[in-house]
Amino acid sequence: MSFNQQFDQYGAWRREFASRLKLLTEWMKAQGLLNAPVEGQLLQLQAQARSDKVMVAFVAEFSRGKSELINAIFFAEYGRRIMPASAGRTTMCPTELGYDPGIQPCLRLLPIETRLQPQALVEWRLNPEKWLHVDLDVSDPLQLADTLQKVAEVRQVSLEMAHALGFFNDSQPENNPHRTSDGLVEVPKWRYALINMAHPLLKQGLVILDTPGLNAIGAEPELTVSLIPQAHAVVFILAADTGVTQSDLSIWKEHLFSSGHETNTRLVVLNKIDTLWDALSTAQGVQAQIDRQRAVSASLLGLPLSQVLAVSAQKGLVAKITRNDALLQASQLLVLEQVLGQGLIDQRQKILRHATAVVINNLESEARRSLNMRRRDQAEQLVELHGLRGKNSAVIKHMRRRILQEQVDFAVSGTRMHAVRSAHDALLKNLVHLLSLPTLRVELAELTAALKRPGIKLRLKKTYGQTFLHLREALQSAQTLTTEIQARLDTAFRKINAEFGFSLQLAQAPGLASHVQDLELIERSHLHYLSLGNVVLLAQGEFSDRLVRALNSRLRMVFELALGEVELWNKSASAQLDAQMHDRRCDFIQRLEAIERIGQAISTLEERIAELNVQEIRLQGLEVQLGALTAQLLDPQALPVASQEPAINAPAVCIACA
Ligand SMILES: Nc1nc2c(ncn2[C@@H]2O[C@H](COP(=O)(O)OP(=O)(O)OP(=O)(O)O)[C@@H](O)[C@H]2O)c(=O)[nH]1
Ligand SMILES: [Mg+2]
Repeated sequence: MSFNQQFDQYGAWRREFASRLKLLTEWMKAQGLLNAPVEGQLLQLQAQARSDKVMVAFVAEFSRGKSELINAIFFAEYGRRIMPASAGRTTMCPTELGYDPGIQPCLRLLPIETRLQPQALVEWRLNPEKWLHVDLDVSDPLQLADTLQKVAEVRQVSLEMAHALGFFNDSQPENNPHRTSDGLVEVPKWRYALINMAHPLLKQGLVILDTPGLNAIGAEPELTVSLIPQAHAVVFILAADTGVTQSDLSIWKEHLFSSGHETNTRLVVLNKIDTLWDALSTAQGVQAQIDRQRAVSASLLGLPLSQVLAVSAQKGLVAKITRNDALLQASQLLVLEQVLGQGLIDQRQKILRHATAVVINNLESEARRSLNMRRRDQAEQLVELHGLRGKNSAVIKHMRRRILQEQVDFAVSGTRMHAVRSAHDALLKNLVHLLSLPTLRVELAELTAALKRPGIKLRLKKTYGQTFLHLREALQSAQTLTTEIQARLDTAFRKINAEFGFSLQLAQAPGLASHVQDLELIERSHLHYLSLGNVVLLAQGEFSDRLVRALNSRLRMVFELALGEVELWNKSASAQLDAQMHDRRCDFIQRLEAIERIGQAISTLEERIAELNVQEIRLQGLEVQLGALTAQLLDPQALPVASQEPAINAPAVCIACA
C-alpha cells in the first residue's frame, strides 16, 4: 500500500474511533454516570482522535533530494514537481505544509529580518500580519509550483547583517555562505514558510516539514529544539553513491541522534540509486552495491538495517507521473512509503490507544462502582419495604422519621467531608506551585541572564547544567508530593467508605517520570549550542535571545503538561466524592417519597417493590452495556459500533434529580 492509501485508512480508523467515544460519552451522560473531569477527558480524546496532527520532517545536507522525495511521495498526482527541487541549494527556509480549514489555500512567508527580533517562531505564528501572504490556486499545478518557488528566494546583505542574522560564523568558515565580488553575502530571504492547502493527506492531519540543508538547521534554534525533536517521524537523506559523508554525519550527530534518544522514529534514505544503474553492470551487481551502502550507513549511524532504505526519488516521481510500473518498482519508492506509513501509523495508534486505555479503564471502574452503589441502595430499600409488609401506619410514620434522621445526620457529616477536601486542597496548592509557570520562570532566571549577558559567555555550560538539575528536582519534588497526597486521600477515602458505605477509590496518581525524560531530551538537544564552536554565535545577543525563547517555550510545554495531569487526577478524586454524596442524597429523597406514597395509599407497597425489581434488572442491563461500549474502544478487533449499539435509555435511577 502506498503512503497515501495507508494514511487514508488511518483517517477512517480515527473517525470511527472518535464516533465510538462519542457514543460512550452520550450513553454515560444519559445514565447520569458522567462527571465533569471524565467528560473533559473523553472530549479531549475525541478531539485528539479526530484532529491528531502527524508531522514528518525531512532533514539532510543540501541537494540530497529532500524536496524531490516529498514531491514523489505526496504530490505526484499534480503531474509535476510542486516543491522546488534543483541542483545546488534550493530550499532556503524551513517549509511546513499543512492544512488549516480556517484560512484560504495560501503560502505565508516570514521575512528573515524577524531574526533580529527576540520573538520565537511560535510567537510569530500568532502574528499573521507579519507574514507575506500569497494565495494559492490548488487546481492549477503550474501556478502552485511557481508560487512555491518563493521558498528558494535569497537576498544579498552586508557581512555585518549576515553575522547578525546568524548566517556567518567565523569559527566555522567552511559552512559560511558564498560572498559576491563586492563583499555581499547571500542569505535566505525568508525565515519560515507555511503552506496551507487542502491536499487529502494534509486534511487528515499530516504535516510535512521540508528543511534547508547545511548550517541553516543550526541557525534556527527552534528547528533543532522544537520542530525536529517533536516530529513524529524524521526522514534523513543521504546520496546512495557517496553514502555517509562527514557533513552528513555531523548533521546526524548534532540534530538527529543523541544517546538515549528514540531512534525508531528515524528513517534513513539512500537516495538517487538510479545514479548507480548503468548499462555495464548487472541488476544483481547494482543491488549488491546498494546493499553494501545500506549496511555501511546503518552501522555508521547506529541504526538497524531495517531503518535504512534505498530509493530513487526522482525516478519514483517520474514513474508515478508517467504511470510506468516497471520504473516505479525499480525506484523502490513504494517500499519506503510502506515502511514510513506503517511505522508512523503504528506509533500514532499506539499513543491514542494508550491514552484511551488509561481514561477508559478509570472511567469504567468508576461507573461500575457507581452502578453497584445504586444497586446496593436499592437492595436496602427492598429490605426496608419488605419489612413493612403487614405493618400499620404508625410503623410507616416511624420509618419516615428514621429516614429523615439519617438524612439530617448525613448532612451534618458533610462538614467532615469538607475538612478532607480542605486538607487536600492545601497540599494540592503546593503541588500546583511547584509545577507552575512562575516557578519555571524563577528557575530559568539565572540561565536567561547568563545567556543574555553581552559578549563571550563563560561558565554557561555549568549554569545550564544546574538549571536543568533544578528543574528535574522540581519535578521530582512534585512526584513526592503527589505520592503523599495519594497516601492521605487513600486513608481519608477508606474512612469515609467505612463510615458511610461509600465505595470511593482513588485512581493511580500520574507518574511524572516521562516529563523528567522530556527534560533530559530538551537538555541534550540544546547542549550542542553551548559547544566551543558556537562561542561566536552565542556572543550575539539576537542568537541568545532566540535560544532563550525556544528553550522557554519547550519547557513551558513540559511543565504545563505535568500540571494538567496532576490537576486532572485531583479533580477526578473530588468528582468521585461529589458523585457519591449526590447519589446518597438522591437515595434519601427516593426512600422518603416511596414511604410517603405508601403512607397516603397513593401506591401500594407491592407496586413499589415490583418497581424496584424492574430497576434492578435495568441496572444489570446497564452494566452489560457499559462493558460492551468500553470493550469496543479497548479492543481494536471488536465489531463495528452499528452492530452492537445499545439504545440510549432514559436514566435508570436518580428519578429524584430528574
Ligand atoms: N538522479 C537523481 N537525482 C535526484 C534524485 N532525487 C533528487 N535528485 C536531484 O537532486 C537535486 C537536488 O534535489 P532537491 O530535492 O532539491 O534536494 P534538497 O535536499 O531538497 O536540497 P536543498 O533544498 O538545497 O536542501 C535535484 O536536481 C533533483 O532533481 C534521484 O533520486 N536521482
Ligand atoms: Mg529542498
